[in-house]
Amino acid sequence: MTKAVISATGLYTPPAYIDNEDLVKAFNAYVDLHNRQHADEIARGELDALQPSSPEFIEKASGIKRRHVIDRDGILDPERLCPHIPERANDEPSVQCEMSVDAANQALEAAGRAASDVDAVIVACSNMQRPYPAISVEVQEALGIDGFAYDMNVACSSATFGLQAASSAILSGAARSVLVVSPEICSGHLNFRDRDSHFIFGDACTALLVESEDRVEPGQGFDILGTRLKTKFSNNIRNNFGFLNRADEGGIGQPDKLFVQNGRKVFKEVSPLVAETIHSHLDALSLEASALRRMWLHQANLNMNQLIAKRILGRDATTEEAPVILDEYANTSSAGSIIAFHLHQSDLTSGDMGVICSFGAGYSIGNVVVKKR
Ligand code: CO8
Repeated sequence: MTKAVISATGLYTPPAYIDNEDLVKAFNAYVDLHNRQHADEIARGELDALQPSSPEFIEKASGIKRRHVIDRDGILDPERLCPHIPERANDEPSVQCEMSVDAANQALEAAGRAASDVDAVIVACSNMQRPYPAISVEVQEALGIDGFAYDMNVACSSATFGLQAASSAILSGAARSVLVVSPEICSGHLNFRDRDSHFIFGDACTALLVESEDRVEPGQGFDILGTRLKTKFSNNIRNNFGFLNRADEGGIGQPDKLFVQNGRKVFKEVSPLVAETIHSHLDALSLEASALRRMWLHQANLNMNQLIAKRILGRDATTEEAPVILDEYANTSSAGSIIAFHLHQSDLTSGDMGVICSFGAGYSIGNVVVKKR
């Protein structure tokens, strides 16, 4: 039976970025404005005054220093605190399609492939800018791929679940070459008025080219040794935005229609679940954790990643073993572990093994164990 191989990767990074200082300045200006406008209610004890944010807290609690975003100005306008991304006409490419095509072309070029070599496109990410036609079919059309395409969403685990789907398509013979693209515009659904989470997310798009081993040169890419998916229901990361909102009078515009989470509980509950899932997956593959040269972990929180890496290895991991891209990109949802993989793999040599692991809303965990060819 053939193997599935990750033959190349691509990364689109929006040129604009916001550092913690600028983000906090805009947020605190909003807080001042809000507290001044509601001074009487606050004085009468009818409303709590909003508390300011701080760059020191953000870096210490999360490891994040800045985040790349599609639109900086809208987010930094204290009276708006929301990106400005105008809707495109139907005959223009969507924003997610544009990001996807950029990242996908990088992956195709890195692998030395043309679009005509690809059979399928999976767009796997947390939020699609429309329900249909699928963004993936738009990407397929823009690249000129003859085959099939579909969108899928498993929040932060979308890309690893997408890798599993691509790998299965190749092992079953349904496709010989699949693009898995994750155009994450997290800033579109982040509540920049919420002090607890306004700093968490950034925007980026990753692409992975997954091919049947007979198509890939020896020494190129990574064999997929195995995939392991795990889900367990939790309300601790939630977004109630959906197509029924307009049927409810209170609907659109409510804070729970954006990203909400109980970050402390997520940290506490997800960390052990991830370590257990990786350990049991390695057991099933008859591998020891010490065989892993690298762990490309989901990038949500630095302290969380260090704890998970320690639980896996039984000791602190070095940044070479568990690279961090959070400082530059923040949490880019499903793109995070793939950005780490894209940026931190060129030093590996034939036979080196590693795990790409995502975790997030659902809860959902996706593991992909790979070996450098
Ligand atoms: N500035 C200053 N102080 C603050 C701030 C701030 N910005 N925010 C909170 N504080 C205060 C709090 O009020 C609290 O004060 P007190 O002690 O008086 O109550 C104190 O600081 C400590 O607050 P926390 O307990 O909340 O701080 P933590 O150390 O727990 O850090 C984190 C908060 C960073 C959120 C942390 O808990 C964390 O990262 N947890 C993991 C979260 C996680 O992994 N989430 C995954 C979600 S991603 C996902 O699944 C994808 C969803 C789809 C993406 C959609 C895109 C929008």
